[in-house]
Amino acid sequence: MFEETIVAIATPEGNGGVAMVRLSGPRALQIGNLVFVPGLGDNTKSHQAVYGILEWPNDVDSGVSDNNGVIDQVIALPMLAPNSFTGEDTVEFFCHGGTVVSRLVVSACRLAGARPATAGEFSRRAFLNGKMSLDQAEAVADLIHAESDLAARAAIRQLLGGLNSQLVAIEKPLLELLAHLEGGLEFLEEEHAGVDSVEIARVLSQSMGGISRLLELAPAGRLLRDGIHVVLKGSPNVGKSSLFNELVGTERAIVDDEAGTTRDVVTERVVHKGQVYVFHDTAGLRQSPDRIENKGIQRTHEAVRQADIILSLSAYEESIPGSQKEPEKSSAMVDISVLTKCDLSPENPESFGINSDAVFTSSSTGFGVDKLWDELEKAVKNYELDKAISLGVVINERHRFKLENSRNELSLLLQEFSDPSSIPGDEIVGTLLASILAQLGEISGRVFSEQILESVFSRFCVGK
Ligand SMILES: Nc1nc2c(ncn2[C@@H]2O[C@H](COP(=O)(O)OP(=O)(O)OP(=O)(O)O)[C@@H](O)[C@H]2O)c(=O)[nH]1
Ligand SMILES: [Mg+2]
Repeated sequence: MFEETIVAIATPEGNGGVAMVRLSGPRALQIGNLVFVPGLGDNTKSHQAVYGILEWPNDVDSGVSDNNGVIDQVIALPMLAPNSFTGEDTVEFFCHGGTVVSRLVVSACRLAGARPATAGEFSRRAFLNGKMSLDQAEAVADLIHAESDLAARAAIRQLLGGLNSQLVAIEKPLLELLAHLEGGLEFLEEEHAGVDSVEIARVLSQSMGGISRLLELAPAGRLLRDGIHVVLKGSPNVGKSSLFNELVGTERAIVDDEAGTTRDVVTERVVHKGQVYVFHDTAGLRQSPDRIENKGIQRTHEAVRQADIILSLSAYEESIPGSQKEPEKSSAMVDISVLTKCDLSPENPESFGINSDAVFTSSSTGFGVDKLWDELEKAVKNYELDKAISLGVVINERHRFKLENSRNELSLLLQEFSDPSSIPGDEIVGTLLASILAQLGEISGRVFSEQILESVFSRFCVGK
């Protein structure tokens, strides 16, 4: 399908035992034979590794005269179309790692006729050659970028077809309905071509239910990909930075007894029991004449608006936890009251919290930090991560946008069926259905444009 043969390093840059250079396209074997001695064999066997020497192709003035043009000792692994990642003839060279050798291998392949691959080009070819759907290609990127065990588990399941099978289940009855309507239009003049309106409404609402169930998993998808954002807020000096440091396990934020120490939002990512938490320490909330401090406080409000979980801190001396809570516009599902500096209390720690929902903590002694983690874990449970992981459904922004559009269009169409006098004719239903299916089809790539491919694959790295 593609004329050009592409090459790129598929492993990360830097020192390592082994690096892999991938060559893919119609001339992969030919180019492989030009740079690899003793060659890949006359009847190259697919998936059979060959040991040999990688060298500059003949008759090329490479500027390298030592070792007779030898670059490295390598293992070459030819994979013949269609049984490769891209679906094309592919040769993978496993050479020594480091920053130099793998680049020389790429240069040799280029001199022999390959061109450098662009970002995501191998995956793009895999998609266009029917090796995987668009959501599966996105799962490859998610898997590579996974920061936690849970994110990796979800991504591999999506790669194995999790989301795709859900999409097929939603689309199939709609596609069948469309085929009936279109077929009927050609042969029948009567209304609804033998598919009665009750049946049409049933199919539409069934698909809408399926889409809604996927959309319910969108917050879980965001959490798996990006982590859960936890914002610590409260008055100056209540101990936000101290508790933040306890939670992230390093002295990341400056702590001082002067009120107004933290000015900017300080962010740190932590993996705890397989889940990524993104903690944000913020400037203390107060009326301040200081221009720069006020800029910091604006940032606190911004962070609070975007939080998944808010930790509302007040210090033990300030008595009732939460009494300082200001009404904030936030999308946070959970707001946990935290009482800090409890080591200053004359009370026995055992009696803390008996009549309160707040979590009692001390950053000086570490008291209550485990309990706070328990509360955070409980909050994460609201997001149905287990369900998203077991189904292999990691909804990203692109999917969410398409799912919401198609649900809205389906809902409008369904409304027309609620009143027998307003039921539209087959032709209109067919046109609207086709538009809904086009939206849905863009998620799996059943329907795609150059623009969609560009937006998906440009986010990939070179070599993937
Ligand atoms: N005794 C005691 N002191 C604490 C505790 N947590 C913080 N402090 C002290 O309280 C003071 C303020 O702590 P920070 O963590 O900087 O407070 P903050 O809320 O980040 O303050 P700003 O950044 O100014 O808003 C420092 O002197 C800390 O050592 C605690 O649990 N117990
Ligand atoms: Mg601070």
